[in-house]
Amino acid sequence: MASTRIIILLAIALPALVSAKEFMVGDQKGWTINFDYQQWAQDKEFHVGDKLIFSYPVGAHNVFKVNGTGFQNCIKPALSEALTSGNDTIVLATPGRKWYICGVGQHCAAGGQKLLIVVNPGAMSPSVSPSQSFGAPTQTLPATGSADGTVVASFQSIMAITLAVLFVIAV
Ligand SMILES: [Cu+2]
Repeated sequence: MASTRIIILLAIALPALVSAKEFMVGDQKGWTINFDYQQWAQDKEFHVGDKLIFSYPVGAHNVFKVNGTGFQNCIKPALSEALTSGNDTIVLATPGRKWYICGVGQHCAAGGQKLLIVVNPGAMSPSVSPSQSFGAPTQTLPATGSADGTVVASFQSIMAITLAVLFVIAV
């Protein structure tokens, strides 16, 4: 009986749980030099809530979030802003263009270790500011007001928690 209920719950909650995607930057190559990250990003759609994972041997590279100028000219910010864990996860919190570079040596300038992505508003993102003129393809959002978005979001959290609890009970 319990297992039937879990399956039903899974069917309801799963689409919500898998809606946020994780992108391994560079796929099997990871975060490295001499890889075409623009090509890698080309056929992917990034949405608010998705995650980027930068994977590399610790010390070999790092990750800086920069602006367009920093990206263009490979200007690295203060070292304190670097992500250095070798398995850096970045949650894409806001829509728009995002730029990332490696700050080690000439990796960005000579090795092309830089990534530019355009993050689209999430399906549940409450509202999109009209000042977004990034030249990104405009998206038609489902007609959900911010209130609806919040309700859906909390519903999803509740489902996720319920699922977790049920699994614990079932095991
Ligand atoms: Cu590097």
